[in-house]
Formats: sequence, C-alpha cells, structure tokens
Amino acid sequence: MPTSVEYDLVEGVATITLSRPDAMNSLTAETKAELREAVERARDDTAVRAVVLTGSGRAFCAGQDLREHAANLEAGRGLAGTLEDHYEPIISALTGMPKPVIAAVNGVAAGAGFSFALACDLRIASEKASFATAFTKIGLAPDSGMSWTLQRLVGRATALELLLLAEPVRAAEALELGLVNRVVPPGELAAAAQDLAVRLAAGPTQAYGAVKAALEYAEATGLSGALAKEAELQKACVRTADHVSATKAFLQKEQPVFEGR
Ligand code: T3D
Repeated sequence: MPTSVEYDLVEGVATITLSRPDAMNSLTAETKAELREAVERARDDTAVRAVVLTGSGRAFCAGQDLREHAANLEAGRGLAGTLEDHYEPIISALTGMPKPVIAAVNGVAAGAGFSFALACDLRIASEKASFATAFTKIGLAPDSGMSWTLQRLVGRATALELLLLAEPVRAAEALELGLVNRVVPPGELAAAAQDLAVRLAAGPTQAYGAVKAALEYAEATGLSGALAKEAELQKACVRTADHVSATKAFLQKEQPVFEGR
C-alpha cells in the first residue's frame, strides 16, 4: 500500500521520513494520521532508543497541505478537527518522547513543518535547509506548539520577528540564532543524523528521558519545585541497571555499556 510516511528501525534508531516529495512533504489528513502513528509507535517501542525525523526530496515539510485546507474551507469544514486529531498528538508525542529525537532538516521547513522540527530535541540542518514560520503569510497564528517552542529557543523578541515578518531563515542564520545545533553539507546530513542517533541510542535511555522530563518541568516552576522533581527523577535513575553498571565500569576504568533500562 502506498504510504506518505516511512518508518525504519536500525541499530535502535527509528527513522521517520515524510515521503510526499512531489508536494514538498506537505501534510494531508492521511499524512498526519500516518505520522501520528509513526511517532507513537517509536515512543512505545522499547527497542527504539533514539528517533530521527526527516523528509524526502528537497523539502523537510512545507506544513499543512494548503490545497486540502482550501477544500476544507470551501466546504465549510474549517480546520476539520486537525489540530486536536493530528497536530497536537504529534507534537505531544515528539516532545514527550522518553528518548532523544533528532530532526534532520534536509530542506525547507515551513508552518507546521517548522513546528515539527522545533518539537525535536536536536536539529541538524543541511546547508540547503531554510525555516519559515509562514503562518501569518496566510492570515493564521502559530500552531503545533510553535508559540511555546520558538520563543524558548530564540527568545521572545526574535520569535516575534520571525512570526510577524515570516521571512525565511537560511541554515547559516538559523545556526547563529540557535534554531539548529549544527549545519552540514547536504550529502552528509543523513549520515550525520544517523551517527548522532546511534550514539544516543547506545546511551542511558532512562537518564535521557529524565533529562527531558526535568527540563520540561523546571521551565514551568520555581527552584524548589525543580529540586523536588530532580529528586524524584534521580531516585528513578538510581534504580536503573544502566546507572549501577556504569558506576561499576567507571571504578573499574572500563567503558560503560548502556542497555537502556
Ligand atoms: O488545517 C490547517 O490548515 C491548520 C494548520 C496549519 C498548519 C500550517 O502548517 S499553516 C502553514 C502552511 N504552509 C505554508 O503556508 C507554506 C506554503 N509554502 C511556501 O511558503 C513555499 O512553498 C515554501 C517556502 C515552502 C517553499 O518555497 P519554494 O519557492 O521553494 O517552492 P514553491 O515554488 O513555493 O513551491 C513548490 C510547489 O510546492 C508549488 O506547487 P507547483 O506550483 O509546483 O504545483 C507549491 O504550490 C507547492 N507547495 C508548497 N507548499 C505547499 C504546497 N502545496 C500545498 N501546500 C503547501 N503547504
């Protein structure tokens, strides 16, 4: 059966590839349903210890398929429930993934496509990548978590500029702004993302999940709340086999082997 989202699992790394290259990997209801299924599958599979999200062809993702959206408007369906049924669960699964998620941004990331990249933990961009908030260009406000993620990465003033002017940001500028972690030549992107993901997949998965949970919690609380959450998470980490064996390995001057449990 034809699919617009591919899913591969190699060396503990699930790679999810948006695969509608002729439509710049823009998002139809079908694509979003498949993407939701893929990210939830990666989240729930304990054999998956890191995730890569990327696109096929020249785009990462051009956001909502505006042809489908225009048809929904024409038919009086408005947003047709897509924020609740698709965008919100996809963003929640990406941000709440208890293991690292890398966006390998191969080309343009616009609208919700940009939001998806922002919802990942790390972003590696091709020199050919660019980022456009796009929403206000068509009279919309940000969705798919961009109001939350963007200003946390670049600060409120820059987030406002990117959202109000909606000008495209090229990869080099994205690196300067802190929107991406690194920029690589186009031919090196897939290998760079896979190498980093394999490295993370061989790491202490439970501790990585706790890092994400701690940062998310601390962002919305004061120091005393953050300290309490750290204590809760550290107690859970202390009980993991990875912590016990890595501590022994350190004392024996050996390299730790993490099993993700
Ligand atoms: O349900 C809801 O709608 C609510 C949720 C909304 C979430 C959102 O994501 S809203 C934002 C939607 N996305 C956009 O507004 C981006 C629109 N696209 C662009 O601004 C530009 O196309 C890009 C910056 C992405 C790329 O520019 P460029 O110059 O590299 O390519 P292009 O020539 O503009 O586009 C190439 C083709 O892709 C073209 O089709 P054609 O003329 O070759 O037949 C263009 O229409 C098509 N395309 C690009 N983006 C979309 C699209 N077709 C449908 N939907 C798209 N989003």
